[in-house]
Amino acid sequence: MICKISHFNKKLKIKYCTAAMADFRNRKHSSPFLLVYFLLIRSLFSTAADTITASARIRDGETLVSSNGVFQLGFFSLNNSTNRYVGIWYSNIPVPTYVWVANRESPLTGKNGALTVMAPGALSILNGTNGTVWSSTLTAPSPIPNPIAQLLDSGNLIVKDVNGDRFTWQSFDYPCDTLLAGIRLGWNYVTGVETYISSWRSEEDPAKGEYSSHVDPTGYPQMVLKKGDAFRYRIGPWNGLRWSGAPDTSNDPTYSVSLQMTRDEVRYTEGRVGDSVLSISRLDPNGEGVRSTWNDRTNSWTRYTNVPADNCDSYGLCGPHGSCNVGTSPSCGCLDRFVPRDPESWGRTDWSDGCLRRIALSCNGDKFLKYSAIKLPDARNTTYNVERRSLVECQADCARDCSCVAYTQLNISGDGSGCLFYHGELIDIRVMASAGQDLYIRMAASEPGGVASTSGNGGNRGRTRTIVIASATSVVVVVFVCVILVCVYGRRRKSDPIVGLFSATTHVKEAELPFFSLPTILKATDNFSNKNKLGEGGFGPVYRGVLEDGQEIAVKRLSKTSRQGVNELRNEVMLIAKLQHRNLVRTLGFCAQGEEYMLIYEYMPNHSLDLTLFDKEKSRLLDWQKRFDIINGIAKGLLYLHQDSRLRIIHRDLKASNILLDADMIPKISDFGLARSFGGNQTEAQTRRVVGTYGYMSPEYAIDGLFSVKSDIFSFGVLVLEIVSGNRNRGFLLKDHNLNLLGHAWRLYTEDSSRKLLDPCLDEAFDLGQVERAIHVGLLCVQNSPDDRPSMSSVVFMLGNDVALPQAKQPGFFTERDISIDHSSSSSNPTASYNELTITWTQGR
Ligand SMILES: *[C@@H]1O[C@H](CO)[C@@H](O)[C@H](O)[C@H]1NC(C)=O
Ligand SMILES: *[C@@H]1O[C@H](CO)[C@@H](O)[C@H](O)[C@H]1NC(C)=O
Ligand SMILES: *[C@@H]1O[C@H](CO)[C@@H](O)[C@H](O)[C@H]1NC(C)=O
Ligand SMILES: *[C@@H]1O[C@H](CO)[C@@H](O)[C@H](O)[C@H]1NC(C)=O
Ligand SMILES: *[C@@H]1O[C@H](CO)[C@@H](O)[C@H](O)[C@H]1NC(C)=O
Ligand SMILES: *[C@@H]1O[C@H](CO)[C@@H](O)[C@H](O)[C@H]1NC(C)=O
Ligand SMILES: CC(=O)N[C@H]1CO[C@H](CO)[C@@H](O)[C@@H]1O
Repeated sequence: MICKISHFNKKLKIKYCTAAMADFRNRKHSSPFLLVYFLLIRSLFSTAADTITASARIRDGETLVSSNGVFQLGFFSLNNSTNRYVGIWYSNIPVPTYVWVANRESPLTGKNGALTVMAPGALSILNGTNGTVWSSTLTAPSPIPNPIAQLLDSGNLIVKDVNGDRFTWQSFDYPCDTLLAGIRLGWNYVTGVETYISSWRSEEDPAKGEYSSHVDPTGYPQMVLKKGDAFRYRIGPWNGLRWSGAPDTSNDPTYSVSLQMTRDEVRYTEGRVGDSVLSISRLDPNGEGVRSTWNDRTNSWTRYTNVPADNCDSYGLCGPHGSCNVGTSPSCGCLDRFVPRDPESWGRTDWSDGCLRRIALSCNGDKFLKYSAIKLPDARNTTYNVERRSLVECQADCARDCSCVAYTQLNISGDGSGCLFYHGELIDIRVMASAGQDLYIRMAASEPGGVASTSGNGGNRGRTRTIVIASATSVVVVVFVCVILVCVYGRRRKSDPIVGLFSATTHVKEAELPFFSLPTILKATDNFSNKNKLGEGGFGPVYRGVLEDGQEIAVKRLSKTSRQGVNELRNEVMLIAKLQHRNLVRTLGFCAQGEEYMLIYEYMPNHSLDLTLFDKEKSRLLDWQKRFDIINGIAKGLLYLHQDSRLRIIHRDLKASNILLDADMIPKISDFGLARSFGGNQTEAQTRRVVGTYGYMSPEYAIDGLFSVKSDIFSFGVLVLEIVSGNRNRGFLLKDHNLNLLGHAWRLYTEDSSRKLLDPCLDEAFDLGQVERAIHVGLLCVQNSPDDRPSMSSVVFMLGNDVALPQAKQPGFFTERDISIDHSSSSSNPTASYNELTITWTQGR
């Protein structure tokens, strides 16, 4: 065994044992003496080297470790292949995660390779006969005589002169599929070299695949994901804070993004605040951009965003001047004041031709119409002006130039400054649920003024929205608020949003979901006997049943109120059934007989969360660890609905009675995806109703009927505070104030005594840090403004990692409403959960 100790800079820097060390790892069980010897050597040289000198080489089996111990460089194989690669991975986690591969296109074929640094400063991988299979390019203008290679704490492998800091090369300039904090994507205009991310060909082959991710500086810089040379997904132009189409991460305490633009380069970087968390952004071989963080508790990577997330993320889906909205059907529409270029193909849901202005431009007295809450269109055909200019000045500049078809604020940070001017066609616009921007589009002088619809799909004008609260059991029907809004929509929709979206894009085979015959169900539920009734959910009664083979099931009889056709309904049910996640109730099958529809679910022995949580006796069984696990489980289920399922389901009625518990107390969300097709009584063909539950509804939803993922997040926040405190939000009363649970939690939080919110029935066995974190996250979710609320991915991240959290702002709906409500539901009544007040939002046309 040879151990080398090299000196340089008069400091003992390199301590590593060649060859033998690795062999020992493989053979260490062969002799106890060798094992002891190995451990002795390892303790002597406990600091693994992070550097290779010119005289040394790293052989297959040896590794370098960065001085913070986070990254490791060495040789590896993927699966059973004999191909060997040199790469960098995380050294302290059990899941192999390769963040960089040197010879991705030219693997070694055996285990006799070596990595060396040679003058004048190149890093090379040699094979068994000293042939060079890969070599770094020389980027330094002049050679350096004594190069060394060093693996830095950031995961960057650099080649530099032994006596200086001058780099000749760094791996961060040649990233593979992973964007680590500190990698600078973009262009060096001086050398013409681009730094970009490219996917692996497959999980077993790190060679360059067909997907890549770039900062495209054409026009104004935007981030794009390409398949080959074609745009697949465009995150949008930089707006001073972020890419225009990216979620607002300014309130994500752990994540920062920045763009530097100079005459010589344009560079985008992502940063992590705090070292405690491992985090990567990766472009996977299927072309999905995935951001994940390492979770020590589960010993796995938690995905918490992925793009493209839905249909509307497909580049240019709706053609020029089209606008995509996942919430409408069909998802493509023309921008307000635009009409399909070819109505016939548009009718066939072929949107590629896009739309035209209703009234052509004349460049004479044209005006501008504001379109809000959108992702800015493709910025390749733009010009810009970075001076401090107001919107009014931008408009004047755009009006003077007949080729300018639209303008917007270039930089929306601070008071805003600069202008971005669009030329040519406006393409790849989508409606954003939050963090959208405004675009001012040029209109002919004769076009009537007003405000542009943001729905993107047009509609009639003069729509009235009425909100009605109806109690499912009591006769009390309170007219809650009547809000009369003048909304401008374009043409009428043909069918319900989600159905159209799916039927346009998905062909569902019937055989995929088991069909149960009505006699089977009748037998299982004893003719829907009352003793088998579990309760009355939002969409109809639920019965327990036992199949002939003894399997227990739950049967939901959907109210016969949907206005959709049978086939559409069936399609939709099957799509919902395809959503599968550990924290969603699994659909076992369905049953259709005439107009009657039934969904068959797995049976949950521990029933709904409210029955345990709000019961004085049973709630003792929910210790803190169980509660925290339930919160985390719900968060993951909801994250899946919001982003991972690719259908972007907004639940709209998240509440304790919709969380079911299995035998191991694992929470499962139920009733997801039903709101759109079974949203209550639909007798009038043209009435759209949205269902929610008082106490869980966000202000913008209850008052304006505006729903988005952020309204679900509000409900989730309420649920978190309920789980921590063991109290319902609705009907929560304390003698000394008239705050509801949210208000009470907020008050305790501002007094720095959040822990008093914790359910007093819990014993001392809890982790106070976790309790406070859960309350803090809950309060962030119920903030009054939807934009302030974190996304579900941030929530999962903040719950799972010990990171600093932003200050919570005042919650919405934090006092008990001064309207009379039926408080008859009590926690000891087992059917209480089904008697909750339900608010129905009616949209007349
Ligand atoms: C290796 O093979 C297994 C089993 O076929 C597969 O699940 C895994 O994704 C493959 N790839 C890697 C990189 O382990
Ligand atoms: C790898 O090889 C082992 C043994 O030869 C075999 O059992 C296993 O299925 C192989 N895995 C893959 C992913 O090929
Ligand atoms: C490769 O080069 C190393 C170092 O120069 C030398 O010791 C070794 O013998 C060479 N191997 C072959 C096969 O030439
Ligand atoms: C080593 O690489 C050289 C040059 O790439 C090649 O000619 C030679 O065949 C390789 N030797 C082995 C053993 O693969
Ligand atoms: C950009 O817009 C101009 C002005 O309308 C048009 O002539 C040109 O073809 C467009 N260029 C591209 C690349 O779309
Ligand atoms: C639906 O509402 C109408 C009036 O709005 C009512 O007459 C009808 O009975 C309701 N149907 C159901 C199934 O609740
Ligand atoms: C808290 C609670 O009710 N737990 C029950 C969940 O279901 C299992 C299996 O039916 C029971 O053993 C638990 O007591």
